Amino acid sequence: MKVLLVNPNRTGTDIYNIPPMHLVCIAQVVNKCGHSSEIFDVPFLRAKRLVDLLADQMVFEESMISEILEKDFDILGIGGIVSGFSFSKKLVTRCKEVNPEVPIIIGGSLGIPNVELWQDRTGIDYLVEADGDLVMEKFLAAYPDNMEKLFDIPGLWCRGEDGRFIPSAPDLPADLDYLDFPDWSLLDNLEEQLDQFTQYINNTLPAELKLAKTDRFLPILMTRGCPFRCTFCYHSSPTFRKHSIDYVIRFLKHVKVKYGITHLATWDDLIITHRKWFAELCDEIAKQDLGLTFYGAGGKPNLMRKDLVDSMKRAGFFRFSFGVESGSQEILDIMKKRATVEDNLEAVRMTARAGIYTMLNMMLGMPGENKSTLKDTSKFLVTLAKDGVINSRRAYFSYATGYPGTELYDWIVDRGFITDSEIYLKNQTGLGGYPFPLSDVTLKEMHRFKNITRLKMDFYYNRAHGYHFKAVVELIKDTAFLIAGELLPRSLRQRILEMLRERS
Ligand code: B12
Repeated sequence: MKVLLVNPNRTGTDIYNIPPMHLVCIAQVVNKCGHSSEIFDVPFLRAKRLVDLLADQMVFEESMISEILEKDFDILGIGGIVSGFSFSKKLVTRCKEVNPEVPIIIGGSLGIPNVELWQDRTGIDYLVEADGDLVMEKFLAAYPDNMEKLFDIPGLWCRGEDGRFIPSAPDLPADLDYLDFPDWSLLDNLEEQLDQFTQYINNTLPAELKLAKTDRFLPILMTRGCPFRCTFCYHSSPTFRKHSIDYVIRFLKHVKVKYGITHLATWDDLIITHRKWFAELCDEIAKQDLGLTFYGAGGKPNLMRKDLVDSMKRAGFFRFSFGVESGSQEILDIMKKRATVEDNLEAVRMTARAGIYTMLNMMLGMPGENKSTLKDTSKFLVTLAKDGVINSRRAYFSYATGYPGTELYDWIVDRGFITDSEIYLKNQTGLGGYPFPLSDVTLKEMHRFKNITRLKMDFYYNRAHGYHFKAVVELIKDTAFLIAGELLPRSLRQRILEMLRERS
């Protein structure tokens, strides 16, 4: 049998792409079971065909769907992020029209959190919860000869006689070493994928840390899942699980030799969950002197300790980001972050002072946000700027958004804001909208807060580093820009920006 695996187009205008690790994992299981697989990566093609896309996004999506449906396949698998729903729905609807016999199976955070939409508005056949690697192997053993056995596969949600999906609790092996090393050679465009990924990473780094053309970056998972339940977050894997240290070391050696990899991005939900294991792993990486460096994401600051930070630095972590979210204890509690403002401050200082480029993800506009909680957030960031550890480039602000599968999403639904979840999803790009008044603060006020806080951060950061003159000049320049931005009409602002761009 041939299994076609599609990474769907995401809503929004961002055009970056990340090598589709989720589909590589599934493709290699398919091949291991003696079948054949093909990965069709729409975000990759979108990033590549930027020019066409600017011309017309709808036309691009239509052409992708036609290309996909022209292929020969016996099973269609789709997996990705929740913002891929809209494209995926169009694809599965067309696929069922053309070839109703082909079973369609959906995995990742695109699947289970949207179960009702899939169930009531599409003809898809199966949903997969958690480790798709395990489910796919069992699925291929039973399909199509022993269809009744499909109902017994942990993590495979099948439709019952009434057409409703029947939940099936997944197997969650605590030891992840059951997984084979991801076989990246299954991507026939691997070189271009690696280039796109390096570009994406470079966009998030300051000039002094930017990667060279010869550097080769890959994403890696050393763990899966997260034990915390923050109200805005969803995890495909509901428990924290990890690989053995020996497995990770062997894998690092393998990617270095096989693909010439020089850097890895740790994409784990919360890699520092098990501190002792992670510190030992970092020490072993340092001991092996592999010459690799690491770009880490998604840390929970209050889990950090000085010895762990030192181990990470020795292992080669050059960048690490934290989900700080807010400088207000009230908001941290509402989010169920299980963290204190003081611990967060300390962890960020410690990590930045160890020489690791530290990024903070901040989220504005959670339910409960008001002028006073925003003031606390400003104080938090300005304190770090005064310490000389964080400037405005290192704080990434986003606005609270409820994604299906989260407590925040249910909160929004309960308030009656979402009348049609499909339309809601279509409009969630993850890029800065704030469609509902989740808090007392308006989007405009938050935007202004963000700009003023950035300005203050840079002023104090420059001063902390002894650049008194620069601090004042930049403050005057940035304030003038801000005021001009507020006073001038949008079209004129745009024109001035274009002129400045042309000149430079
Ligand atoms: C890389 C990544 C991205 C990439 C894209 C990833 C993609 N797949 O398309 C980029 C950088 C673009 C991205 C963007 C965003 N992301 Co993101 N991202 C991740 C991250 C860090 C890793 C994903 C990954 O590769 N995991 C590794 C693979 C192996 O695991 P997996 O995807 O779960 O796949 C397994 C199973 O789910 C299943 N499976 C998956 N697909 C399929 C398909 C089939 C057929 C089968 C059988 C099984 C199967 O089997 C796989 C192997 O076991 C996750 C966090 C995480 N650690 O998972 C967040 C995560 C997926 N992102 C998230 C969010 C919120 C976002 C943003 C919306 C953030 C924002 N506000 O801007 C944006 C979206 C922007 C947009 N325009 O759409 C959420 C998802 C929320 C949700 N309900 O979908 C996550 C879970 C983080 C979190 N905890 O909140 N993200």
